[in-house]
Amino acid sequence: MKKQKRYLVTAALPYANGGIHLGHLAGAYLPADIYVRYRRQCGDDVLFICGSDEHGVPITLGARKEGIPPQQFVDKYHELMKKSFADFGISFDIYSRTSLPLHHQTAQDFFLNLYNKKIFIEETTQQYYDEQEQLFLADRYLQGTCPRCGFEKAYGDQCEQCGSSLSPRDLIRPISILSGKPPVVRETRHWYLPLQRFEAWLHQWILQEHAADWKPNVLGQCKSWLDSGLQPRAMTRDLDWGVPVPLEDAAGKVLYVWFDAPIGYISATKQLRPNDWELYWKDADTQLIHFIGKDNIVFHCIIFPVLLKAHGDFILPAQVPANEFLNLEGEKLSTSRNWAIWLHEYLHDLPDRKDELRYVLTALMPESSDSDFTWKEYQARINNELVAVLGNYVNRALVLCKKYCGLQVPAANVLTESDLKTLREVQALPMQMAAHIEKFRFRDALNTMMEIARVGNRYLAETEPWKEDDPQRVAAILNTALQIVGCLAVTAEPFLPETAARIRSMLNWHQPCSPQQVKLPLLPEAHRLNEPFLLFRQFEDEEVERQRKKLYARQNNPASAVKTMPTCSYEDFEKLQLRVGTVIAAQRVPKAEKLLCLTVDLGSEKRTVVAGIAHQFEPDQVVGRQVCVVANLAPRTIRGIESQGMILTAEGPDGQLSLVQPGEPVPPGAFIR
Ligand code: B3M
Ligand code: ZN
Repeated sequence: MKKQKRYLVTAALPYANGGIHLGHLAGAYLPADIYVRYRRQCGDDVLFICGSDEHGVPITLGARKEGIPPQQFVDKYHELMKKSFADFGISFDIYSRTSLPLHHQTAQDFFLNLYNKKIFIEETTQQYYDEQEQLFLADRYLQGTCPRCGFEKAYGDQCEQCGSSLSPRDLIRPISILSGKPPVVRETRHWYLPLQRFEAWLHQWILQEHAADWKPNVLGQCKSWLDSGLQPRAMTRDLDWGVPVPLEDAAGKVLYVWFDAPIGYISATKQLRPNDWELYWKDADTQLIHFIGKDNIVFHCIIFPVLLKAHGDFILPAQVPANEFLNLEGEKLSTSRNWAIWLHEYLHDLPDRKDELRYVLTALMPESSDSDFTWKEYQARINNELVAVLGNYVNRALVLCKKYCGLQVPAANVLTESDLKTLREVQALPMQMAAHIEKFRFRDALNTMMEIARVGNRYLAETEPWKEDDPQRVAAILNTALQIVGCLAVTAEPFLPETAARIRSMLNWHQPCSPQQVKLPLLPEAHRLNEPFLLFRQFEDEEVERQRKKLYARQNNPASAVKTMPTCSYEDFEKLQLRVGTVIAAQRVPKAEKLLCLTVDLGSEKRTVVAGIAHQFEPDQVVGRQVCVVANLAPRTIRGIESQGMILTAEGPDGQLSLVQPGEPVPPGAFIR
């Protein structure tokens, strides 16, 4: 028996400040899931680790913006992300989180271990501080004029105009992005990791030892970091949210989020396997593999390995198969502009199309350069590949078999040379697919799986069993066709787990089998089959339109953003006077496409209200209708007209407005409570 191999596979811990979108999936979670499913098929010992990254400045600020404590903030997003992953079927062995006490303890122990080894350099420096927000400003939160090119909106770490990398003190006339005010300079003491001392070792380990087996995009980034020289990097921060620095004189300081987050992989493993986690982190027979997006390369290939190396007890990553970015309809994904497809929304709209999404994202996986997701392409891949090639083949083979031979595997007594040639051709493909997966070439692997279905379709077109007179030949052809279906059930499993299970249920075949173990014939003669059914449905033009409209409509529209609003106190709510009014006159506002000027009867008085609804309602469509009015809103002059209140509308996901009105007619002026 071959020795079982051991793998620890991690996928980047997403920040608990939003949802999971398709870019995240294509970048890290889907390739990791395909890889892990493949390893499990092979019978390898594999743990698949992930969880929420709950520390760092963006979390602190997000919580502040929503007006809730950070713990409550991360609780909410942790649950959302955990559920999206589970609903989609990403097969983590654990989805943990970094606010757990076990993680705090693990990260603190790690820090102390390095501290006691005197790895860190303690240094007091001058840093920018935002007095209004009361925090030291991370480089990204400073903006000012670039000293090299004069661009006025350069960041504290980089000028996006000329590309120079900067440090905050380089900026001319810096301001804090948080308050818009100039920051002050304050002294602060931190513990620095002297990365430069590890340069020679990193050179050797990455650029020599892994020159042949790491992906070129990963090696390229590492080389450029190493070529430009490494600097000491602070491993602590002045913040009140995070893992407290476990030293006497360090009140108000926490570990840098990029110190504690990768250690989150270790804590999660401990949580999952309290008794033998060390086997996965300290035994040289374990392969540690980090799946990440390209923006995390430096942390996983340089900083975390330096920490592991400095500690000394841990293994180093064997592979960091980072992907590039997935764009959306030709534009960069942007969560702040809500230019993204959120997984929880996808699952809500298209709950029975999980494998379709896995398929399309794998086919478009940004393995070596950025790629682009469009709904048109999504449709084309489903209709032309899943329906027309894979679904069609499996269905034809099974329906033909049922029709000519009944629901059982027919006898293959008279195989011709061409049947055998087809079987040999198919037989070679699962191995090729496995080789691609092991090299993290998921697009090629997927293509190889689809090639099996293509060979099958060609075989049926050539042999035309429906024209064959000899029942022995018909049986032999359909036996061959069914063996190809069996081969698909095995090879589809890492990419399309639900589809693979459905093929297996039609085949009534449940024996575990890895791609390497595929040895045709897989299905014995006379084996009973189940009724065939269709695997995939067409994705129609209207559905493409609906999704595209939704995407464009909610861009910049906070209503559908994943973000929620800060809590509103009862006192604040009480300040609003909401009343029912009846529209008694309406006219368009000249030269303003969207505006209607309404006269609203509030019983005791009439109000003029300017409303942005003209793109959807003609004046005579609103006259006579009852509406909800914010009656005590401060008057505003819009296009020279004083608007004395606001009417309420509800907005659908596609941007369609509808007027909010009482369920029954009520006297104008009635209070809404
Ligand atoms: N949370 C960054 C990100 O979500 C960070 C990854 C941590 S992996 C240890 O892109
Ligand atoms: Zn510049």
